[in-house]
Amino acid sequence: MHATEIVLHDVELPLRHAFETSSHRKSSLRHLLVEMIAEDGSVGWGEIASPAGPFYAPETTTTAWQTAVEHLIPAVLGAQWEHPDEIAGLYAKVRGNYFAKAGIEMAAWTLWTQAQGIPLAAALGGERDSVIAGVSLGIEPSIEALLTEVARHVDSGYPRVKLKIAPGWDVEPVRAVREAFPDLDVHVDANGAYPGSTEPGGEAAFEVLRALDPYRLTMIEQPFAPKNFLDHARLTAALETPVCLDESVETLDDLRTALALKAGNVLNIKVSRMGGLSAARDAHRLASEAGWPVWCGGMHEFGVGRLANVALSSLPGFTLPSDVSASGKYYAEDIIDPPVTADQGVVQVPTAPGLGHGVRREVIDAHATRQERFRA
Ligand code: OSB
Ligand code: MG
Repeated sequence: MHATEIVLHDVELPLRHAFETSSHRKSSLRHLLVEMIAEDGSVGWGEIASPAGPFYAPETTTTAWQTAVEHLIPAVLGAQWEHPDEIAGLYAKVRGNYFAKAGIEMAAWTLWTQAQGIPLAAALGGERDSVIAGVSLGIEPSIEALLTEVARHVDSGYPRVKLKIAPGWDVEPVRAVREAFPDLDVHVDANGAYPGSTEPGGEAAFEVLRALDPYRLTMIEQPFAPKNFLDHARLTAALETPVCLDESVETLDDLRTALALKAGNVLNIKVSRMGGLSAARDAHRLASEAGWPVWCGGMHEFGVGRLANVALSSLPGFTLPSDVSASGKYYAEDIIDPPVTADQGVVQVPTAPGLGHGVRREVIDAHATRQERFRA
């Protein structure tokens, strides 16, 4: 098949609850939706879930738009392909820019699975009919506010809570949450905020991370900068608590490096960070073969990217809860119909072909700040 037209939609949705990480605070999010139209008029949707600023990864919403328009869309429009695994090869010369690539490739996957009449999950090798969701909670203004947020999500049945940490907001909130919820599955995510051993404060940071070890955390995610594999290896060797990589692993080669160096023992796989579903599926295979449990991370996706995450999470190696909480945790109104829902933290994997839920064009149009159509 081939794409005859691609429409890019720049869409901003208000967040229900402002989200703060070690780098920034947000009360609404802008993602790019990719509408890929095939020769027979059928439509596949993808989502470029890049954060607005270059703090999680080097990309921004603006650079993702530009890369898509100048490099990825021209490579894909009109090109013949039989399977979505071939899409990445069409723009193999473009380095990095994984979020932009992921959104384009996702649109091809949804187009292709619809045409085949199979659910996206099955096409990826998914085996579960439901997946377990955990929630990711941002840095809150106070410990009390954090405990309120944790309680709210535990009460809605989510079995795992991830807390964002940063230097100065680490041992205290973890101790408070552990005291209030002695048996809860809790993990922390630093988004690379701790200095490594070559930086000022690196040794003190190492001791702070070591001080988290007694709290029975399920994992400490990405304490150090993305390319600092060696300090991740040092911490992995020093702690009982598993160390999980997120930002460090953008490619299968990064993963091979991490495995060889034992720079962790758990992998967060994000479709966006790895440039698409094919790479995410392959990373899952490689990590599982090496004995690393994996889970699917999120980027506060709108419904399209969220459904792709749900499909990916149904693969057998995704043995830990994924960041695929219900649409309603993030957005009052999602762009899919029905929205993703969770019942006691359990999300059903769609059984209809493609993404498995409808896309609400009127909601996209109502929230779009820019829409542009490209033809072969
Ligand atoms: O590191 O997982 C992360 C959001 C923005 C940037 C980085 C991260 C996150 C999340 C979101 O934790 C999790 C979700 O989508 O539920
Ligand atoms: Mg993370």
